[in-house]
Amino acid sequence: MSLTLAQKIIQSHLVSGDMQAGSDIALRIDQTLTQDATGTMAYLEFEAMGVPRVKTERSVAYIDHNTLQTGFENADDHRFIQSIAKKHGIYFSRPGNGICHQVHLERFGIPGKTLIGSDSHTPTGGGLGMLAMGAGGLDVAVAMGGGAYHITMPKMVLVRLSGKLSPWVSAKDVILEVLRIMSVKGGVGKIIEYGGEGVRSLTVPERATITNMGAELGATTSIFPSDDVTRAFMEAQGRGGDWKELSSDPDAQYDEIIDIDLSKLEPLAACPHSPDNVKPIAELAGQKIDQVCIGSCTNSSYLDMMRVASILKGKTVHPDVSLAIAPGSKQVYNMLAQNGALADIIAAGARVLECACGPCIGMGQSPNSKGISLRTFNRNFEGRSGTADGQIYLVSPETAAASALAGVFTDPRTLGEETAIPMPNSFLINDNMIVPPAPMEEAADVEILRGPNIKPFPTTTALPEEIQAKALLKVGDNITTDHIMPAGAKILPYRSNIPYLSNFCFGVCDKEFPDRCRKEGKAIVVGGHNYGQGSSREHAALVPLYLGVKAVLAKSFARIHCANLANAGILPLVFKNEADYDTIDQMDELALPDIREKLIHHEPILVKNLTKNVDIPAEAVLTDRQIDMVLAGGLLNYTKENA
Ligand code: MIC
Ligand code: SF4
Repeated sequence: MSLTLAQKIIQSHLVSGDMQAGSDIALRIDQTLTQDATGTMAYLEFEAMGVPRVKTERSVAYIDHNTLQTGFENADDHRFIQSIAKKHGIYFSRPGNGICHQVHLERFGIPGKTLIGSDSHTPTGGGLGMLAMGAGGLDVAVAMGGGAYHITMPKMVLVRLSGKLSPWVSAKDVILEVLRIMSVKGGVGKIIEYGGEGVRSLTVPERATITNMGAELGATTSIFPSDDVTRAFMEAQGRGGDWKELSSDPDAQYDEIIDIDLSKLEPLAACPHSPDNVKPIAELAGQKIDQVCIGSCTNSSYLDMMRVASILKGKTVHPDVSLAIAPGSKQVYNMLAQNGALADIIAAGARVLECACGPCIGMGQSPNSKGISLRTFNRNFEGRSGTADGQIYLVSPETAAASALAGVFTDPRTLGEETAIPMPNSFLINDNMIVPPAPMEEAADVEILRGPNIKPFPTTTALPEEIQAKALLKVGDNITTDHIMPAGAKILPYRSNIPYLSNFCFGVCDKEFPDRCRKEGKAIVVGGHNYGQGSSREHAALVPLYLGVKAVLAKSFARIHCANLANAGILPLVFKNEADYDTIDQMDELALPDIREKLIHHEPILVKNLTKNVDIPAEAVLTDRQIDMVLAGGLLNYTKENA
């Protein structure tokens, strides 16, 4: 049978299940990555499993998110993660070495391997032909312990690229076009494969920009074939030996095909507050801007930075604009320093930041009130920048740099001839910021360094016979994990302190929600479509769990968040008839009688609205394994019960 590339990798890693779209499948995981904002929790979970050494081929712990150290908390977490890594066989990428996805692409990614990461942008590795997926921290902990990773077998989408990008149009514009076509929920339950002759014209970092932002489509992952372009990149990284050719079979079947002619694309922007709210830059041209930020795991490669440097060279950033630039990795930063491009960036007046996520996750550089900020990042959700009324536009590095100089939205095509930036034949390789784990015989002596900010994991209990609680919150479509559990410089240091975090739960939508939960002791949340889109942070499930949320009843869910709810033992339910959403008001009393029995016997579920006296048919979005998990009170309890 002919297979797509993703199906081939799935087949070679299949532990159980059959490859029919919609079935539960379990995959062997070759590599894992964590970052520090989700990592502390993931390693606490890994410790709780009692596995002495990781069983993966390669596991890497990165420090890249919580790098603003305004108190002891982040630094303590870094030391905790470093000591855990040393003890348990995990490579440790020190703060300053770069953003996890960029560094992983450069130094560790291998075509054809499976990778899961406790970060939703792990599909960046798809640019190299990996099957790379974002996951909750607990799923990553399980994979480090040698357990399989469970997903629903996705449908296959082919994005067939033809032609070649015109000057000044970039990979970012390709993925913005895909977002415009598919929307932020168009990729749910799907893997996006890129193919067609247009693929050959895209370098690996450009492909990685595209697969990175496939996360914003809600897709399980995105993937490019591994070809000569991939080989050249791997060789330039001194890792040619890890390369292998990979592609779909010529007659592979896809559930959906989207054709894009690269030569027809123009510079685009995703407008506030959604990555799929896409408009041509030409339509926005001339509007005044306040800030430009260049970097993030989407657009911080050597090529991106060189293009930016060549635009800035010999010019000055507009007096009314603040330009911040964070190169994606120490490799990129160092190369810019050596070839003089960094000097051009500095001379133009950019505020150069360390190689980390920085402003992308609200770690500094929040824009002014109502500030218009152009960012080369991947998410422009409301409030994420740290300024509640900030207006964030997602653009390419070329558009960002051109606009920073002009002080207004600027179509880079107005800049004249583009300077061609060649892909280097060899990158600067110096892995001195990657600390290998202790040898097996010394591991037992490694002491784990725990700061006082680490608080115990919330306890979970088995699902009761019946759930009865008020709908303490009703929200609309596309609620992000940034709404449920906001990030940013002020809150992120408390990622290992669920009780403290709980004060900010749903703060963007309704500041009173945590207090209502405390008063009532339990809650059901009612949501619209694509509930929980965005990040992989399991805190968006653990914090509601701590606040007493027993179930979420929505029109549909985003993949990773839905899995995180089940992992936490919270019941994710969807309306059988979407119109029933309108019959529930916030504060209605809801009941799920005999819910245990109904789940065990796969019987139809009724949500009784006791206030309105109506019955609402619902369905649990759970696989059989997840049903057992929810019955047990979450994945940790389930794993203990099955140990
Ligand atoms: C994000 O971009 O939202 C994050 C911060 O990288 C998250 C992870 C987190 O919340 O720590 C993600 O994308 O998964
Ligand atoms: Fe970091 Fe932003 Fe990428 Fe998330 S999206 S990993 S915060 S750079």
